[in-house]
Amino acid sequence: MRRPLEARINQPVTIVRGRHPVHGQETELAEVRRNLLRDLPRIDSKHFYDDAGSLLFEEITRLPEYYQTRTEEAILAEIADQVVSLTGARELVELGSGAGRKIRLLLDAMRRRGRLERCVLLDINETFLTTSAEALADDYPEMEVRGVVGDFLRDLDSVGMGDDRLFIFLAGTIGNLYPRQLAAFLGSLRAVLSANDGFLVGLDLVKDTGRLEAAYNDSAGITASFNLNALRVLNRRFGTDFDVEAFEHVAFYDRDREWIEMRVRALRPTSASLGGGRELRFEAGDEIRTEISRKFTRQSFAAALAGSGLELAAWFTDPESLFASALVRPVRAGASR
Ligand code: SAH
Ligand code: AVI
Repeated sequence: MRRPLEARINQPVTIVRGRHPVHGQETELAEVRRNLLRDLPRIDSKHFYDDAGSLLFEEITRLPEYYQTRTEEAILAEIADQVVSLTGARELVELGSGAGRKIRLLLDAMRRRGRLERCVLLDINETFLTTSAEALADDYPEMEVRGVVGDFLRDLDSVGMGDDRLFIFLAGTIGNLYPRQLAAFLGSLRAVLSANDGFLVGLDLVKDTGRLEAAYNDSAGITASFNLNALRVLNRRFGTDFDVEAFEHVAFYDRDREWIEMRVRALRPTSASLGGGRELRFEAGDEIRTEISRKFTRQSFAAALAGSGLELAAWFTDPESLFASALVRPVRAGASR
């Protein structure tokens, strides 16, 4: 139920932009070209999320094969009060907030403790960001709501400083970062966290290959549409001319690297102009990597944190150990590593 407008007058939603323009600038075009010219061409997974892609992701979250969303929701429902009391959070900051539904489980817990002051959402998709920020402002009129349209790899400084904050990064999105991006992300996160801030991160866990591959090869073909949408996004944003119909969806689990890899594979010879006179040619079977989705164990996640100035404070999982919520905190000054 939407609350009357008066309830919101004291707490307007503020939407700001990160310092780095999110789309269509020369530097981003250069990055897109560079990635497409690698030996194994690559598209960064941030390019999935135009409005159509974000809606497709929402459909994915409801698929029977995609256990991640409902499992994380169940964990959060179970642990929200405990996490809020462990961190004493007054402010929630969600990175990659999307439709902004799971955050409510934590906001409700903060409200129950009478400590709900502020919420900041950061996402690259402006439409989803604005809509979810407004819906939260309607439903939690006692808190201030800010939205940052930005890239969580570049714009964490736009969230600003504070304390008693709980940062959340849900869905397993941290697994979409390449190892170097992950290390850089953890470094920039540490730089904006105060000593008494916490970070709750959702991690999809290593499990049998069949279950993992089914989650990325759903029988309704929604993941395939989501994957191929990246080509449409590049065509629209960067003036490439991929023939989307000439590609098919591929997703497989790489057991050595412990990640799902999504690719698009040419069904027949095809080419795409990259602008500046450059042309990419594909033979049938040639592929572009569009996403990695890393699966963690408690050990591999703790290893990823090593040297970042952050440490694992608590680990919560579901009865089948499909997914985990890890509570991370800055290493205390003077504490031994
Ligand atoms: N938190 C939601 C959505 C997860 S989907 C959930 O738990 O269901 C991943 C979200 O991250 C999308 O909303 C997408 O727009 C956003 N995203 C992807 N790459 C991003 C980037 N580099 N910077 C900021 N947001 C990004
Ligand atoms: C957002 N992210 C955690 C999803 C994942 O599972 O890696 C994106 C996705 N890709 C295919 N299906 C869903």
